[in-house]
Amino acid sequence: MAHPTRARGRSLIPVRITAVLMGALAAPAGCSAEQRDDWSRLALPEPATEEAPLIGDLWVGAWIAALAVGVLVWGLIIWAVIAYRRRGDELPKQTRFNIPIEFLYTLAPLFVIVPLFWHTIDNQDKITDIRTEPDLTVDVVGYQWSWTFNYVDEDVHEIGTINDRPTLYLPVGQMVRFNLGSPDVIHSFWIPEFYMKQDVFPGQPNAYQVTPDREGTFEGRCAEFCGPFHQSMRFNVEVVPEQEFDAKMDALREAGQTGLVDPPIRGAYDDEPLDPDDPGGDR
Ligand SMILES: [Cu+2]
Repeated sequence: MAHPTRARGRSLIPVRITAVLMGALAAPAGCSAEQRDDWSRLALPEPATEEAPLIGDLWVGAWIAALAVGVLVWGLIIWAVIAYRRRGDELPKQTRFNIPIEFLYTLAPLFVIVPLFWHTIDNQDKITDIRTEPDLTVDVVGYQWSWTFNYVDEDVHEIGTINDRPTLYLPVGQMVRFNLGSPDVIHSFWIPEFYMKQDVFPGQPNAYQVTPDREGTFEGRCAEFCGPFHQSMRFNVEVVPEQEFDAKMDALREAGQTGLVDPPIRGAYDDEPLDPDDPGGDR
């Protein structure tokens, strides 16, 4: 015990670290019910499709697994710091390798990666399964800098421009198939409350199906950085009762927006916003 004071001071450090970690974990306890729901979903928005739990559970499960690994690693670090702290000036035994420990280092990551990989593939197969006949089909065209929605069964469409944000109407409780295509660069079709997000490729059709199960107004967006006005590629999503959906389709028909369209291929700078200082596409 050459330096008893220093040794006692050092042993307090792990206690302080533990206290800080416990404080961070305890903080959410003082929140409203809504905030607690956000915490239970680990920052995901309230889901709006039947299929969303496939992605939500994977998200939360992966974080729980990460936390379990973290607690184990932090515990081992703290234990090693305390158990093998410096006790004198004598040099500890010098070890060059330890076969069992090195074997463990190689095996342990497999126990983490294999379940994560398996659950990801399993859920991905279910999420991208489009063998079920959908109730309606929407051909989605993403282009610089907006979206066009073709309601295939209704034979009507809505074209969005950078200055005129389009609205996607969907009937609640009906399975919709999105066929995704792009005439220019890669975009990504994303409605955060649906959780699912899929890239929109030129020359390579993509598709997925979801069943919106909650009425509401959501905001969709492009989730692939596709050029200088990428952030303008936002669109409205209205999940409505079937009668309201039918009325909207009739309104598009009456407005002359019949047939299915492929928007023209646009150059990156051809269709600039009316106000270049506010390329938000909110007008
Ligand atoms: Cu885009």
